[in-house]
Amino acid sequence: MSVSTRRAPQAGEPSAGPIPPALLPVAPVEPGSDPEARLGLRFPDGFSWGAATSAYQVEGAAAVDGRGPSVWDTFARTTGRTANGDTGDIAADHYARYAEDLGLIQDLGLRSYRFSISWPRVQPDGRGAINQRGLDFYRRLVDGLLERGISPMATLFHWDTPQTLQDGGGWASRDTAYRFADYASAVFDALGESVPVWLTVNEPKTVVQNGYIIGHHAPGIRDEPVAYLVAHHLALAHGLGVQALRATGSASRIGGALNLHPCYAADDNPLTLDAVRLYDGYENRLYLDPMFKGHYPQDVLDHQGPASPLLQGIKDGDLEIISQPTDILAVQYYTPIYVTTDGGTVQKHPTTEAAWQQVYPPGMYDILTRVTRDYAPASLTVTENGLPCPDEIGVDGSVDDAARVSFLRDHLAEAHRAIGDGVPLESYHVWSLMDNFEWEAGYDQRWGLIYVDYPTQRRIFKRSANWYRSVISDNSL
Ligand code: IFM
Repeated sequence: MSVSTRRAPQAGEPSAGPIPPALLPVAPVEPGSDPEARLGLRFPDGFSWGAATSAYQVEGAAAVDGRGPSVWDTFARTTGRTANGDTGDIAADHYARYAEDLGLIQDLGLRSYRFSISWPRVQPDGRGAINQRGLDFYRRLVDGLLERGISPMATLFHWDTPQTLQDGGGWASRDTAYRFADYASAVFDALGESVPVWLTVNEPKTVVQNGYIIGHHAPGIRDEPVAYLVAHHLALAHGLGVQALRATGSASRIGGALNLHPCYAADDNPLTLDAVRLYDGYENRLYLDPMFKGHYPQDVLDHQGPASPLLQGIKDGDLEIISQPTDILAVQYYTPIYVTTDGGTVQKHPTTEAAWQQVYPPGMYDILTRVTRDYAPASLTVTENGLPCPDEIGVDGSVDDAARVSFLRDHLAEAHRAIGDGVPLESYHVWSLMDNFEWEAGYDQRWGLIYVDYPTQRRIFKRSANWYRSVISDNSL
């Protein structure tokens, strides 16, 4: 059976199963019910409420202050790759408007803001000279957060590989992991102590599946065997990044950021359990096991075969580097996966505008309790959770995204249940702070708490932002 039948549908990918009409009502908003009705769930004192963005999705300023090109600049500018030919050239213009955005973050009452650092802004060629003007932007952003009492959480790599490195082989080349370590060291030297939580590589699985198997993300490659070598090099980059932070003697914490999908059997056939197990191997254990257990899952290795690029690419000592202790695991939960006996998938819940996303809040509980039980991370944060909604400005100037309110409320209730059952969850971040460039879907999908009117770049708090502000202030749902 081919591995590709076991992939989860990812951002923008048509699902393998029957696709229900987009945007069925997001459970459980019953007609007449109030998505803001309080559930009386108090979070632990000190729980940190946040929201997240990433550099290419919000910053714009693609050619400003010495930034070099990334694979996403190249990909998005290639005809037919993104909806409407959209690019991140301007995005939400956050590079120029960061001061205004800091004010919005403060108004929202966030305790934590997760953003990513653009590698090609800091090191335009992906190796060698550091671009001080690029680093200065992040210094200003971090200082602005700290002045407002907001904790910065920075991701080092959120998919914007410098194009020059891609020209030399990208993540299929082992050298890219070492270039990442150099870049990480430069960032830690400049900002290390000011950022209490660092995340290494964002969603390596999405790079593997979307970037190197399906090819509808940058760099747009379709080479499944090589994709799993890419997975190894991204894991190696994670480990080298952890080493680089430790080498500075910094007291800051660090960990990886994984999008995890609970995998369930689609039917009662006992044979389906084997299919679920392997699917889970490719979706979750391929990324968790090397980080936490120092080995790759044997079923996945067997499935790849001894001559595979993955097996051939693992060198002595790699797994020790990858599995060195981390301080925190960042979990990103969006959707469950239902696996059939033949290793395919079906959908069982309403989907959102992102056809790959089924709305299933208990999956949040299941994935948080599962990683706690199987991997015992020192601490956990949810760094992404959210959905796209067809948000529009109403006649009164407001944006009523009731579906987002109920989605977030129900997922947070499941996170609260997980905390009650012993999960060491210290913070939660909505994806996303504001509408932004949603990769191959361009600006067609709006994921933000804050509406961005792209022609004017005006920001408007959606209903969900006002609701989230009150949840944060009460520390309860
Ligand atoms: O927008 C993305 C983000 O960059 C990574 N995680 C999933 C989000 C929604 O598709």
